[in-house]
Amino acid sequence: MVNHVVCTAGHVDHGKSTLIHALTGTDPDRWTEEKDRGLTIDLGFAQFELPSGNTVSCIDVPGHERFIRNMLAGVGTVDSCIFVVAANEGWKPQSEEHLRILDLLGVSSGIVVLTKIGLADSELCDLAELEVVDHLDGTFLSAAPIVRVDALSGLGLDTLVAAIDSVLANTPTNLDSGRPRLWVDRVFAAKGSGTVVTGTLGGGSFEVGEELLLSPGNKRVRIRALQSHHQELDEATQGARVAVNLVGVDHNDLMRGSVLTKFEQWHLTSKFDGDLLVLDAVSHDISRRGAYVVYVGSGEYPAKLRVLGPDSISPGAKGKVRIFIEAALPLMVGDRYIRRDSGRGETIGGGNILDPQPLLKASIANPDANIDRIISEHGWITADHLEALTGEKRIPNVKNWVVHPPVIDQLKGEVLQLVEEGGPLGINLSDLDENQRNIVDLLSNVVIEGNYLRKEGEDDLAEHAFLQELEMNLFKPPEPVSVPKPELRELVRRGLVVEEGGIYFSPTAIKEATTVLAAMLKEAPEGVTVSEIREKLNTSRKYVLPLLAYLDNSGITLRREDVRLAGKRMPITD
Ligand SMILES: Nc1nc2c(ncn2[C@@H]2O[C@H](COP(=O)(O)OP(=O)(O)O)[C@@H](O)[C@H]2O)c(=O)[nH]1
Ligand SMILES: [Mg+2]
Repeated sequence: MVNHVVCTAGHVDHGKSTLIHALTGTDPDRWTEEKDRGLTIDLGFAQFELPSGNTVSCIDVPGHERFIRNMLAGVGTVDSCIFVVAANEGWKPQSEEHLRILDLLGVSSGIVVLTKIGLADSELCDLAELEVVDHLDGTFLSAAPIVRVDALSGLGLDTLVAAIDSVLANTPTNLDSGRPRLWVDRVFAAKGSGTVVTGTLGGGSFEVGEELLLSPGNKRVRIRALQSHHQELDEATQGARVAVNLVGVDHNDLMRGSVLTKFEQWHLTSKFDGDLLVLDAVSHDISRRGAYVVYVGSGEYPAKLRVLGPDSISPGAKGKVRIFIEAALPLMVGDRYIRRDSGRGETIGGGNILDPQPLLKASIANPDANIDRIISEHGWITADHLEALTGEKRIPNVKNWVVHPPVIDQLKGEVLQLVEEGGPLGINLSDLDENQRNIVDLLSNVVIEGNYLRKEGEDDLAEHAFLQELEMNLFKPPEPVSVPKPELRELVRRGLVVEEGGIYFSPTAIKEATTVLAAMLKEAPEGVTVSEIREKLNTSRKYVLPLLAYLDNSGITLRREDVRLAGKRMPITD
């Protein structure tokens, strides 16, 4: 069974709250002041079950233009709407404004109710319906069923319930993307259990005991208890109307517009790029100036705006804007926002968030909702961060990064060039920058050996000219003047060259010297002197001293006062 969240919409006094009361048995006007004045000021909540077994959570909104901000707090997360027009009054200013707002918020389904038909004769009803059809033309409600109802007498209610059931059966709910977000629409202190918030849970589930991040403010809170439709739950799922009892926060630290999410799943931002559709009814072009408020989720935020591209956007036209708010919120591509002029009390327009983390300067930014554009502007972005910004899971192409392909190509080119320049040994990986290092695994025809990256099949270190020079002068070895330091180190590391005291020997020299010494010590087991060895090897002290030091260290010879004896590792000869 599916739960749908549905809001009411329509002009003040047209019968929205009465209709919700008739459908659900709950009076959505919660406050004494609302009851006394017969006027909805704030959001009301009620739910009922459809014949299909699916449930509907109703958010009843105020129609009066003074309370439009409360209406906006309730409609940010709905699937569908019940659009109410009184048959005896017809189309009115907030019929129009509510319709525009729902359209801008991307609500795509709904039921139109022509209500109070008990107060209008059938001719008046027909006229009102014609007028409604006219106004809905070209909007998301143009094909919606129109049901005639009198909520006080109950006339038409059964037909309405059937229409709601069938429309909602064809209305998709949001997907469970594993990234829950709860925009808070009510906060109160419940006696004995602390802070309780309510909202519509979007995008995933919450569990009792879970720790959550509260934004704005970056606070850590924990769920003590969860309710939906007055039932205690261990887990609340996507699309549910929930009441969340929180630990770790005073109710004064929360407000309508606060958001609960899991940690590290969202990008918190106070700046975003979006498109902006300016409503036809606006009387002036939208330029850079103005005291504006932006409505996103269930919140209202003072906002600064900068038009991207041309200087202003005309009524009826769509443009692109960068919006700055003071709070840092978990926003993503595709979130909708509404913009109002707080001075004039006028809805200006609204649109889609195209980029919750704009990187380019406003003078050159040209955002769209294309995810590849975001990847290309970042160059490198982790798959997790990309998901936080866009909701899209991409398979990373470099480790845990999603990298703009031309960036990879360029880095590959750079590294290959460095490998080329590095000669037979290639290049030391620690000489590469981090990005270059990250793409090494993507290179073909190269090999990594130890800390070195070189071209495959290019390693001729074993045939290095220096080795041949050493072979030819075993006991008077030449200095490695023309051998680059890293190559020399690698020759030593691989045992192709033996170093002692700054002198480089061929391994053959060590072997030869060992054989010669073994023979000498057989003749003179009491020991041989350095000068005897030097003469035998036909060399000088400069070479024989490091050579003997090496043999001593290797345990082949053993120094005792001024003679060498056989060491533990001296091979036995007969
Ligand atoms: N006769 C009749 N009166 C209605 C109907 N619906 C609402 N009313 C009356 O219209 C007034 C305003 O209704 P209300 O539900 O508060 O309007 P809202 O501002 O749209 O929520 C109340 O006095 C209701 O009793 C209806 O279907 N038939
Ligand atoms: Mg009302």
